Amino acid sequence: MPRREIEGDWVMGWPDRKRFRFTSGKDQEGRVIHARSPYFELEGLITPTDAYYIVAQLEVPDPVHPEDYTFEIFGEVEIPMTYTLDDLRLLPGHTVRAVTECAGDDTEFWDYQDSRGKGGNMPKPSRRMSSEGEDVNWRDMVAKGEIDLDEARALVPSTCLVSGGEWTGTRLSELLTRAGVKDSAVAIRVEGFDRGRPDSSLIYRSAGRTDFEVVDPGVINYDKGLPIEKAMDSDTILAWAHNGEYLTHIHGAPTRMVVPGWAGNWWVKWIHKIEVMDHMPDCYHQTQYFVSGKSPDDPDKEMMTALGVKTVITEPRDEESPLPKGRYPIRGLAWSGEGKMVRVEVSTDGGETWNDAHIEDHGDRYLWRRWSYAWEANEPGHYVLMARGVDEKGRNQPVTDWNYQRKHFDGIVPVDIEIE
Ligand SMILES: Nc1nc2c(c(=O)[nH]1)N[C@H]1C(S)=C(S)[C@@H](COP(=O)(O)O)O[C@H]1N2
Ligand SMILES: [Mo]
Repeated sequence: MPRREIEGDWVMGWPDRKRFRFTSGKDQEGRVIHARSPYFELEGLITPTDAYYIVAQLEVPDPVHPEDYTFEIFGEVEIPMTYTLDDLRLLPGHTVRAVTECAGDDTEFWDYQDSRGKGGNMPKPSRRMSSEGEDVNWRDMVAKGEIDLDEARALVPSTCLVSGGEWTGTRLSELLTRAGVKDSAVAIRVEGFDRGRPDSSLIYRSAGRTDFEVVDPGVINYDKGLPIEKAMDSDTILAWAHNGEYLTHIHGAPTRMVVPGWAGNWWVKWIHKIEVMDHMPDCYHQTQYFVSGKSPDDPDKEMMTALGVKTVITEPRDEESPLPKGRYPIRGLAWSGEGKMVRVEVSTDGGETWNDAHIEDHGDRYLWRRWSYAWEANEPGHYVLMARGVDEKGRNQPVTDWNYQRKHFDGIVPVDIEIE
């Protein structure tokens, strides 16, 4: 058996293992505006900051000097307040470790699953980094007519938009209580200082169709109307640190919201305003985008909030097939939008029989858990590996219904391995 190519990088002057590959989209000035996380190539639970996925819906704003930064809390409160970063750091801190997952992560798998269900043969979308050619700005290329939406999807898939992080900041409940939040409060409208005109190609791309109208709100600030109950949750924070360092600009510095369990689009970056409201605001990224529904004209569309229940097999991967007979770890990650994962099961026969995997324990409800299973692959043949999970609320994967924007995919994705 040839030796696996695991060496190749230099670390601190020493020859070392190959490090992860990070693929990013850049703007005209060469600044990163989009990135997929190589979480398949990583170990542990915290994704290094320079391997964290990146998504921005509008234009990425210019950085604000931390000493010039203020944000305000106003609206349905007794005392409107303005804070600097130093003011914030004087308040009691709170650290949460949590998974950030873009609502559109793995969106391609909705169609794949559908195709398989109907006996079709759509090729399996890839959850790994492509070897080259991903350093592009697909939105720009679509806008210029250089590629169409299908080509954009092939060039930069919507997979690997998930990471695990450690976030430090102040509880939003602390800030709201200090401002004297009134009983009339229903939601907080959290606004970023990034501005832009929403790009309809994002909605068309995720829906996989262009035969409907998308509202054009003109130039807006990114904002979300977070229900007051979630805002008061003791793990919802306004963070200024990430993975042991000050928050970086592309991840929302000076402060961003961390909403454990809820999809990435709730984690508003570059916050400059928090307006306490007595009704739910009409935010574009909550009434036009990131809504559930059977079709664009479904009258029962609702904003999407908590993530479903998800397991991903990170090892082995389809690309490693065929493998010689032997013992292999089947490993992966599991997370839920409503708290701790309590069980993961693995099947090596396409879902006929299931076995409990070992799940690593830790105290962080909203952080993914690693799980593993020792596979005795003694007989040649074709094996279909699957994993499924259950969370502390008893929710069984998958929980998310098909929706026309194909968000929050949490289905069971098989891995095909040939044993020789
Ligand atoms: N102000 C602002 N916050 C934002 C966005 C944005 O466009 N503007 N994008 C959201 C989306 S869709 C996601 S998935 C996460 C991504 O966070 P990250 O880039 O730090 O991983 O940020 C969210 N917060
Ligand atoms: Mo997202």
